[in-house]
Amino acid sequence: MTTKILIIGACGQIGTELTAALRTMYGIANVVASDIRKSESNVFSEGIFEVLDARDKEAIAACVDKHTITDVYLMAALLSATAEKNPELAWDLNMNSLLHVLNLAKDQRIKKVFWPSSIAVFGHNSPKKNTPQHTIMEPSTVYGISKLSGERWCEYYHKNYGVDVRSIRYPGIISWKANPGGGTTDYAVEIFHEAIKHGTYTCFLNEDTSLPMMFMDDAVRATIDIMNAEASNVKVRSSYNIAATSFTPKELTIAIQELLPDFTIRYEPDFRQEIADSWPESIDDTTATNDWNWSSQFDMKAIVSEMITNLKKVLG
Ligand code: AKB
Repeated sequence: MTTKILIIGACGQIGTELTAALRTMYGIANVVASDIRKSESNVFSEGIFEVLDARDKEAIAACVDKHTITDVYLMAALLSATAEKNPELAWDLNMNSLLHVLNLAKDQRIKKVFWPSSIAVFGHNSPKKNTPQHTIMEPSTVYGISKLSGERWCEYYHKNYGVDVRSIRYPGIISWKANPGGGTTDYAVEIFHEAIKHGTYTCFLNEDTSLPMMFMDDAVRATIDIMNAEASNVKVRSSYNIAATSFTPKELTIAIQELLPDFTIRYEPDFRQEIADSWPESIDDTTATNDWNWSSQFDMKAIVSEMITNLKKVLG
């Protein structure tokens, strides 16, 4: 049977690049992109696009039937900072969209589900450094609460209904093609845009806040790899820790200054500081490595070089 993919939330930061990668892999006609509205990105200038609200159960089911979808990648979510401003909407979107898709899989209308979790599932009482796969999880943000609940639902649907759902806990994702929106790790993308456009950046986290980060290419590869892994190798059906690098705004600034020596930074921490302070500094991803061979390819230096080289071309 041909794999036919529906990406819900395709116009977001990860969805945009995931759509392009999946279309290269499975063929443009076999990957349906959908979002609440179509973005300007030329990824969506060809191929099928459906306007779809991830909270609309009937609309998702109709789209799945219309395109004989087998696999759903549910990328729609309100991220940590935006979710704090609108907790009820965040819970509605992040939770109900997942239950709609899990129920389609339970009813055998689709075969496989990818759903992203986040390092936000951890909280103040989790170990900060090399945070293990299994540990204390007491998230203090609405986003983290929705992601942890989602993880429990994924495991429950797998165990009780045999649903083939696969998930990874993304760290902050750094990319130059599509912008993030509403996250606490967004500074690590904004900093490059501002460095190139204005030579200076005001950071909303303090200089010593270490957070786990990953280049988009690694994140997309991890997503596709876990979906293509043998089902028996995907032993964790809540969500897998994955990691690439960790750095502070100060360390990132020094790395940027090696390529853009005149770049300057100021620090004006806001409400996102408290969110960042509740998250791990670094992540232990050995379970993902052991189970489905995960390993990252981009460290901080490689990320900085990719971001500056590519954004200089795009931003002029
Ligand atoms: C956020 O900052 O909210 C996200 C995440 C770490 O899940 N990038």
